[in-house]
Amino acid sequence: MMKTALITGVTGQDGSFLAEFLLEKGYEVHGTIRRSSVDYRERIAHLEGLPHFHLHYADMGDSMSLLQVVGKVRPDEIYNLAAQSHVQVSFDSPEFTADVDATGVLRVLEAVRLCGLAATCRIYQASTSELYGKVEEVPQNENTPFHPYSPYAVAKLYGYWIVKEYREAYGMFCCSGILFNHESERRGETFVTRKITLAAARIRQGKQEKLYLGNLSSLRDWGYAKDYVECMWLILQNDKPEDFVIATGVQHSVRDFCRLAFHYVGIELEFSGEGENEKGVDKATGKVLVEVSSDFYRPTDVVNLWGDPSKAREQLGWNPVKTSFEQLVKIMVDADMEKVALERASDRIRTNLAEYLEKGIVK
Ligand code: NAP
Ligand code: G4F
Repeated sequence: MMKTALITGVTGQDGSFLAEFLLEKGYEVHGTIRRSSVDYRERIAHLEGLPHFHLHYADMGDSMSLLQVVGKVRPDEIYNLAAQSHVQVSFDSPEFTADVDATGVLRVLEAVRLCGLAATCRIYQASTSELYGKVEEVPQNENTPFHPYSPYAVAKLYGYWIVKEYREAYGMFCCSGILFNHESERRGETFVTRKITLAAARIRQGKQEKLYLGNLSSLRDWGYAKDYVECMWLILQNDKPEDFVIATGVQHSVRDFCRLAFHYVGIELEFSGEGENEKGVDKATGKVLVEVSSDFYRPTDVVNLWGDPSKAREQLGWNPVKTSFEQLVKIMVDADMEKVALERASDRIRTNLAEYLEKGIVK
């Protein structure tokens, strides 16, 4: 029998990779999308129209829409990935973030219960290493105490606890994956890794002068999103509902990421100075390419995330280092070099066409 999965947030980075993964496994895949004035569904455009891929309108802030979609699809598995996922934005929109990332999780759990699926439907909750926040130990594992350090993290902590509560109160198979940062060529352009790879590509191809960043010393455990969606699935195939830390076990700074990304486009950066005065200089030309701007500082910043994926490796058989840090940066840089090259080509075509129209060469 073909299994049915429902993915909230299918248009996101993880949602798009997970949809591909589940379709390959032979699932009937349903995803939720939000109404928007522009149709921006770039990450799943290649899946639309496939016979086993279906889209439904639902919003995490709207119980009725969630009830309708859960009742209609009656999924065997739900992957609750939808969220306001940007930590810095959560300081500007804390109430919206709480509604979507905290109460939204409750809405999904209740929809499952109210549709009579509590005994049959397995639920994955997209939890986060941001729960460790102002970290109390390094590296972090499933037993490390939480100390959330942003409105986003506080909202996600509610999601984590309500999932545990429904597991214990109603015996539901619902689990949290405590995922450390995972990136890809599909990462949103305002997260630090993608901001860096895109800027490196643009600077290399003469489309941008400089890159402005915030805290260069922040440390992260960065993995490849495509590897991490496999783990979401493995968590739901486990015998018992349990929570798992998903990480690579390797840590780097924002500065390290920057240095490597620029290296892959052929620019060797040297950093000097401290705090807001730190600069990244092109060794070959002496030009300042990276500067620090306080605009990208957060009121409270999480600066030391480093995960211990032993439990996932031992109990789920998951390989945390399938894609190395170096491979991840290379994948992202190569994709952005190609994207920028295509943008330049299309700019050239537009300019030529405008000139030909003006001169009457084409009509
Ligand atoms: P993402 O690219 O920002 O995708 C978020 C998804 O949620 C998008 O599909 C978005 O839809 C949807 N969404 C946002 N608000 C919504 C609402 N009110 N109703 C319905 N859908 C809504 O995030 P991601 O990187 O794929 O992350 C997936 C999940 O994992 C998130 O819950 C995130 O918090 C969590 N997480 C991510 C990481 C990471 O490093 N990537 C680590 C730990 C946990 P639109 O396309 O319409 O905006
Ligand atoms: O790339 P970031 O914005 O990711 P952050 O805050 O770690 O959050 C991501 O990972 C979480 C898992 O730990 C997810 F739960 C969450 O949904 C999201 O996917 O920032 C990473 C670090 C921060 O310390 C930030 O202060 O990079 C620092 N940083 C330095 N300059 C910057 C910048 N971050 C951004 N976004 N932009 C900068 O210019």
